[in-house]
Amino acid sequence: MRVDVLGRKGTLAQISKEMGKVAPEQRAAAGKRLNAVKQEIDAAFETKSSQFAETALRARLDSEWVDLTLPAPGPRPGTLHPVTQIQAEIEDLFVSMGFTVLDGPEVESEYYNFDALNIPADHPARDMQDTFWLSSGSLLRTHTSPVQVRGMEKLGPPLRMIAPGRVFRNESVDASHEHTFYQLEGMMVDREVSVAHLIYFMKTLLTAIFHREVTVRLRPGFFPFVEPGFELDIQCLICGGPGCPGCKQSGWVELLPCGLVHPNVLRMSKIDPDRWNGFAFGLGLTRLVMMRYAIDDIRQLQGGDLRFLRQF
Ligand code: FA5
Repeated sequence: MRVDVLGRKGTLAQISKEMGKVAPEQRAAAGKRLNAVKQEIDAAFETKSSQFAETALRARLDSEWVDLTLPAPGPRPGTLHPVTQIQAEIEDLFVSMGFTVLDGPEVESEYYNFDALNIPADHPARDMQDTFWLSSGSLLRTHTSPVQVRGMEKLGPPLRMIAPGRVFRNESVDASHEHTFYQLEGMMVDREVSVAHLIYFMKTLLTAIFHREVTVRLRPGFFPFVEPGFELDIQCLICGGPGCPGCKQSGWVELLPCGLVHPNVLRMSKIDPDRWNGFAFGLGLTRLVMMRYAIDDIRQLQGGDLRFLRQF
């Protein structure tokens, strides 16, 4: 509009050119009038343009407003890993029942991982837990059971202990098997401990974790360090029974192998099996976490994907 009206070829310029045709006695008045009109239009343009500029500035100030006096947002708080959370819950439960929480090394000696648990070098049971040997002759522990032995040596009878921790196996990884996973060992040595005591503690544990009745089954299970030995399985809480990758399509999940401590194991740790006996269990902590949160692939738990981890 500005160009059309005020430009060099605009309307006002056109009128200016015609001034010559105006009668000389009227020319001064016409010229004055033209200038006044020009100034008025100029001023109107000026006013409008500063109004536009002001509106634009106001819109920007409104949308880009920052309160510099507010505190900075700071780092986003993290959460505890689900395995850590459940481990802490189980520790609290067992501590309330008089158990001590023990820790043991992840790099173990052959003696603690196998021999002291009644698994001599030539015993076929060693093949059930294929492991990673170090060139020093030590190994990455295949289960938390070596802490039973360390616990018996350290505490002596009577004793109640649990030992949560990371274990390693030379496994082919799938939805329910990892090469690195968590177990939680438990042991009680006292006078006249029976399978009834064992079942009582296992039921207390499962009720506390799942906050509801879960269907369990007890079958005979062989571990050289217990006699009798059991596998305590729970019905798969991901599929509810019909079968899924999380339970290898069986409807059941192996969770809690357990049994009464073998007299040889007590004897090797200088405890007299004629005076003392006990029970032990080796809870699959990673599997338990899968069941509690219905996680259908074990690899999620160590995958480090923050979208997964932020849900806990
Ligand atoms: C043992 O490791 C024995 N030490 C348990 C035990 C302790 C028995 C005390 C008797 C007395 P097993 O190899 O079955 O047993 O492993 C125990 C649990 O660890 C299993 O029930 C399962 O829940 C979990 N587990 C085993 N292998 C894997 C794996 N590759 N990935 C994830 N969890 C596993």
